[in-house]
Amino acid sequence: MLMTARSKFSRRPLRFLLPVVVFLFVAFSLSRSSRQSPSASPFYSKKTKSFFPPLSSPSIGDPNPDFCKGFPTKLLDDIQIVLKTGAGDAAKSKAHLATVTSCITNLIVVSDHTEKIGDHEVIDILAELPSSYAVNSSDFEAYARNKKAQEEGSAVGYSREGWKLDRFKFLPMVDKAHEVNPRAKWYVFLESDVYYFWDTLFRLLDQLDPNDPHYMGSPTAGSDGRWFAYGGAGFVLSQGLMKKLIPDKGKGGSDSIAHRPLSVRYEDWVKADCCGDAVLGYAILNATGTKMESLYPTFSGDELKSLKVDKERWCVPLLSLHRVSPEQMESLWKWERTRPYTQKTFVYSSLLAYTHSHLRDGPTLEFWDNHSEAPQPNDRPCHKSASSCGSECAKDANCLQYSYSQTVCRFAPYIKLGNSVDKENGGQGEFISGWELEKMAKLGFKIEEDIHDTCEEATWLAPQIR
Ligand SMILES: *[C@@H]1O[C@H](CO)[C@@H](O)[C@H](O)[C@H]1NC(C)=O
Ligand SMILES: *[C@@H]1O[C@H](CO)[C@@H](O)[C@H](O)[C@H]1NC(C)=O
Ligand SMILES: CC(=O)N[C@H]1CO[C@H](CO)[C@@H](O)[C@@H]1O
Repeated sequence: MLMTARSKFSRRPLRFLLPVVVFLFVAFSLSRSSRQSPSASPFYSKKTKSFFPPLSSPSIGDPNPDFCKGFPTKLLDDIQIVLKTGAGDAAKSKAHLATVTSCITNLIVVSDHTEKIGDHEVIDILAELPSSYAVNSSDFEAYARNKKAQEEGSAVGYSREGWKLDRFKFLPMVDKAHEVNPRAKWYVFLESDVYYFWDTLFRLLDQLDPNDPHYMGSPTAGSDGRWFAYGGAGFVLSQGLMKKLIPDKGKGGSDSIAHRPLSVRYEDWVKADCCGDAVLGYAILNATGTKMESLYPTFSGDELKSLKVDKERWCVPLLSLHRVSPEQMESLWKWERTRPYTQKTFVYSSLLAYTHSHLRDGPTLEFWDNHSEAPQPNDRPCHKSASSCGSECAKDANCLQYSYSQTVCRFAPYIKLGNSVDKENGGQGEFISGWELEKMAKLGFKIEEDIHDTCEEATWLAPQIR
């Protein structure tokens, strides 16, 4: 029997193979279509209401304008915001509390020491940890050292050690947010160098059901194929997730493991890992089975100078920025609040009016690195001079900006801000970046009296489960 089957197969392989191929093809297409529905594209459009538009009549010249005017304080009953900082970040915290978080009346501020900044009682979140954290942990020793220094009145400027301590804050911070406000529908976490566009956050949350378990942010690959939300982009947990992560006492008795603080349940993981945002992601997966929802680039984690704007991102809502210096925090906040009034969603291209306002004065900047990455082939004439680099970029349909330095011409199919280069190191005279105003205008960036928002309708990202 076996022999005949085998020989039949070897004589007429197609008869056997064809049905298998057809079956596989059908199965493959079915699985593809079911995986892609309901939305084949990661983007969708949705009319959302504005919760915190720019000031409708900014009083120009008023030395103390109320930038919080119109802030939807009522929403804060349901949305608990938590700012994490450290003693080494005093200037950043001060700037943050004076700008982005200045309208948050019930803000929780956690750090590695207690302090009073304005009306805020900064919580020493490391004081909540069991004493076992201090055992055999050279990283944690910095905490005791700093405490001693602070008691003796010395200034604490210990950013490297502060960074090592940072990972210990995440779990007790989540425990604390839940303890302070167990009924919040959303828990929103950010850091002292993270800028948040509140209007975008409120529009996003308004579309979601807080009873579902949500763990949202910008994805970073962790160990063993797991993903976590990058702390530098800020992240959001829903009430539905919190209920699974920190179950009510009463059900199952308060002695069960699930009722111990996260910082106790996952102490060994925190000690062994480099990063607190990673361990929080692993703890959420372990305790609730919930994977993170990626909303990159809405949660961006990028810096102002390297934020990429292109055709695909033109209308994508922008929620967060990372590594914003205290000076940028202040200037961006003022700009955001006093830009021309609009009820439109803040999207990637909206930021160009802030980052690229210099284009009013002309399409190029000298001694400027524009972060164009693609050097052109050596034989192209564009390497002759900055102006030939610019005119070749204009002819190339995909080139939105170019840079020319030391006889190398680079093109980029996106718009970035970049940064200045110092004249000494700029080398051999020229270091020029230029932008393609005509093509930018076609995308919607028009320089008139004001640089207006021209994205008609935001394209929201459907979250991708990682
Ligand atoms: C601390 O480390 C030492 C040396 O590695 C070890 O002998 C000791 O058991 C450790 N103590 C605890 C409580 O882990
Ligand atoms: C959670 O982690 C613990 C400790 O590593 C492990 O024993 C347990 O199986 C994990 N649970 C789940 C559901 O992954
Ligand atoms: C002139 C200029 O700014 N050129 C720079 C553009 O960006 C790339 C990538 O960062 C640099 O290598 C160029 O020097």
